Amino acid sequence: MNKKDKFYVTTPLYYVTSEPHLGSLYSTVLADILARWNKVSGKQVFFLTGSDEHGQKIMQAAQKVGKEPKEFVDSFIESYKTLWKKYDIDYNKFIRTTDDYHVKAVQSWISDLIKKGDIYKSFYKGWYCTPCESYLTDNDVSESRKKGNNVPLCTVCERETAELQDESYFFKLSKYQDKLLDFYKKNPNFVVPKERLAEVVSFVKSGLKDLSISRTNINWGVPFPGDDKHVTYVWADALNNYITGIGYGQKNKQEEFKKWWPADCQIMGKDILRFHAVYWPAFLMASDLEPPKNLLIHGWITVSGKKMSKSRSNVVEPNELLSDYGADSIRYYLSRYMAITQDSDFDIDDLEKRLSTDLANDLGNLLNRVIILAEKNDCLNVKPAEDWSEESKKLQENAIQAIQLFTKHMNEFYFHIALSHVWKFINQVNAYFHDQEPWKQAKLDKKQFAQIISATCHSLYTISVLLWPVMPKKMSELLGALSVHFDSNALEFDVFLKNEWNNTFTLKKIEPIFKKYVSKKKDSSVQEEGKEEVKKDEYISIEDLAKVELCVGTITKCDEIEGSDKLFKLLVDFGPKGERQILAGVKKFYDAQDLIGKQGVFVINLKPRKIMGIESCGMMFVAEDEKKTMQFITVSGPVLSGQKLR
Ligand code: ME8
Repeated sequence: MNKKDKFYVTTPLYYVTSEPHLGSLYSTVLADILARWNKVSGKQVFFLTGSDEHGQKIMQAAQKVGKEPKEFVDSFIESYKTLWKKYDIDYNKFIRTTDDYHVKAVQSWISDLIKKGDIYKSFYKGWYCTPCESYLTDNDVSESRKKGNNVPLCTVCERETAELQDESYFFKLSKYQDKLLDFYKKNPNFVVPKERLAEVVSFVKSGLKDLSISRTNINWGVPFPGDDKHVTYVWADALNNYITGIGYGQKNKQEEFKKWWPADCQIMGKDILRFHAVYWPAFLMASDLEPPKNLLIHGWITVSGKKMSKSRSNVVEPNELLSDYGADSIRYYLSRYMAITQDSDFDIDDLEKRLSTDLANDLGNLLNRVIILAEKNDCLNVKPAEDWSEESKKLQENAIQAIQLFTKHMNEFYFHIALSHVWKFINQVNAYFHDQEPWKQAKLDKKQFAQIISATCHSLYTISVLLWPVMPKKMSELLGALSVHFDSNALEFDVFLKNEWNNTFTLKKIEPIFKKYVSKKKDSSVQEEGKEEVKKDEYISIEDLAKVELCVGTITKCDEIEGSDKLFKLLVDFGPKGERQILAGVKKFYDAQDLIGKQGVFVINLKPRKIMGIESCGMMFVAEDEKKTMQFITVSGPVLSGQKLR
């Protein structure tokens, strides 16, 4: 890896109308994880975040509490910065759109485009959504009218819009329609997940109108250069932060700007896709600058199925979560279980279960067991083995595979899949440790015992380096227990990739690094197993069948469920589709060990449901034999995990 490679990552600039909530934390945590991961993998990194402080929405919020807008926004900045610090968000710069250098750079950007003829003065008449600071297109309005609304509703937040008539400056967006379409065609991975690009393409194809970029009815914004009556439209001001934050428009910072632009990944929620995938590249094209390389567009964090937002008053307070769970656990839960590809419900019961299972049981216990056993058998100084056993060599191969898959998925921004591969490896290490029975070897063969401890320590080292971007404090503690001093900037990533297992470790006893949670809530609304539905004697069409997504999955973990004599909790690997937790009522017929590593047939698009308060995201197929024993349905030879049934 070339140390000169750079990585520039950004978050949206949040409207500072109130304290930060879990939604803003989510985007910011993802950006921090990416920044740290790219440092670990040998790149120079710049991470920009900040606050969006102009516009009508802020002005109205300030008026409501009787404050001047600047005084109002100032009052929130510290709470953002403090929260980011508490969550170990290691940004390089916090930009505020009221910063002087930004205001001047936006003004000179406008002046340049006026000279070029890409900005002109005219008159705007149309509908405007203040909460989103967004103009409605003719299409948006006609869609809304179809639903019988007199006053059209905003397509994003579904609130009433207001009619606007104003003299305005316009950006010649229409001029960039073909250029944008050409750009999307040549860069099909511009938007991640790439499925979200389709809606952008169809919006642009439906015809772009020029964009109003100034307002006369408000005075809280960047003064429009050369026309005192106007202030700059908040998005034309705010989007430019991504370039002004790294030196654009500042004479002494041109080298810096050239070094970092274009951005490698700009992270945001799907609400602001259009602004970033249409207006933003067009603005850049007008200034002869390259568009960003990737936009990472994630789904919503929801609460009981509803988007979490300040206006719905259903926000989860990140400060409260800190005291109960700690920053690293929340960082882990957000990046692993709030998959970027979909909306995800934030549920405390689920959070506690995942933290107990994944962190305390799978990872924390492994570390504790190794240390206790090594201490008991006077083996705290761990050396590489002279001769690795076949099983250890296999584990070493598994580690290499985990590193490669983690790297691939992190570089594609699929955090949840990357993490599922680390957990697959953690389960392999646990299975290795269990099968090798080091507690017996300690009495029979000291050399063999030392070899098992060394293989496990090397594996823990791999795991903690991979997880460091997600849980920097906890993984530093874990590395500390191995006596490894970790510096993300100094790691030789090429060496790490080879995973040669030639390290020495000194094990140190530490307090358990992860906590277990006992569920406070018992879900009484669900029964353990539903009765079989009576099948209707009807044919179904091939389209009906196609609705059911049937896949082959590999069972990587099988746990008992306290209080259930029927159910197993399976962790099933579906390859590129990630891992899922699926409950299966086969406990009476199989030992947990019999299922691990086996392949089965699963429905994966079944609506997730809770059984005994535990979520099941799919269903395993089984059939009863003549002895009334359940046989699970498998495949006659190995198949790649995640293969669809046809
Ligand atoms: O839109 N789930 O600011 P904003 C996931 N100032 N992410 C969420 C979320 C949720 N429930 N709620 C918010 C703005 N977010 C503009 C941006 S950029 C030049 C200007 C995150 O404070 C998500 O990233 O409304 C979303 O896009 C962003 O916060 C919106 O933040």
